[in-house]
Amino acid sequence: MTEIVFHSQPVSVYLWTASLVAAEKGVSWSVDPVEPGSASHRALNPFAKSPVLQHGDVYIYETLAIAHYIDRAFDGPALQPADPRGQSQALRWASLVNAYIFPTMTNGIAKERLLVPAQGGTTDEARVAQAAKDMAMQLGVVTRDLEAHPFLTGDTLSIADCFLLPHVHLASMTPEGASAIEAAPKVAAWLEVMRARPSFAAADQFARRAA
Ligand SMILES: N[C@@H](CCC(=O)N[C@@H](CS)C(=O)NCC(=O)O)C(=O)O
Repeated sequence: MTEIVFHSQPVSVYLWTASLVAAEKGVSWSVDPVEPGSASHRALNPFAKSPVLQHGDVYIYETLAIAHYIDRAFDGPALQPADPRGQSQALRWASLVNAYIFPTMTNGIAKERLLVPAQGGTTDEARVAQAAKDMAMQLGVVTRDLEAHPFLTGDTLSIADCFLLPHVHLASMTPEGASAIEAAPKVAAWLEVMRARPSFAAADQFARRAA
């Protein structure tokens, strides 16, 4: 029996982030597959989004809340800076990923280039072109923080890195994403470091399925 359960559709970038946080914290997890939008899913999360964390009788949805809970409820390395400014930076990155980076790198580039054709559809080239421009700007923002320290919020990994990784990794599997990352060496180096961590292999079920 694992310490926590993620009730989730198995292929989910947010499940991936939550799993990375659990792996980095040293918390064992399992995935209980849900049928998206089903009555049982809505009973766990009225918004019918994945994942939902269960820890005993504690249920939490929204990945930032899940990541914060895992970090605070279990022993293990701190995954958020303790000082107010540092913690605000971790929250800022989660917010940036949710609002801009997920729509750009995953939905605008990776889904359009990888998933849409795999499902027999036609890539929206105008959407990809716009997303590639947006991604270049976003990687500039990532670069500025990585110029100050090796991880997004400091010298050690935080939940911020777990939020960003799936999106940069998925985009890197496309021509547009790969060239944007090549043009941002600090991001390329960070991606290599993140992929080499044991948490990447432990939490990469999305990557394995997408490959
Ligand atoms: N704000 C939510 C977003 C989660 C989310 O969008 N999950 C996706 C899977 S990656 C999902 O459940 N999609 C199903 C849908 O939108 O119907 C969070 O932070 O957990």
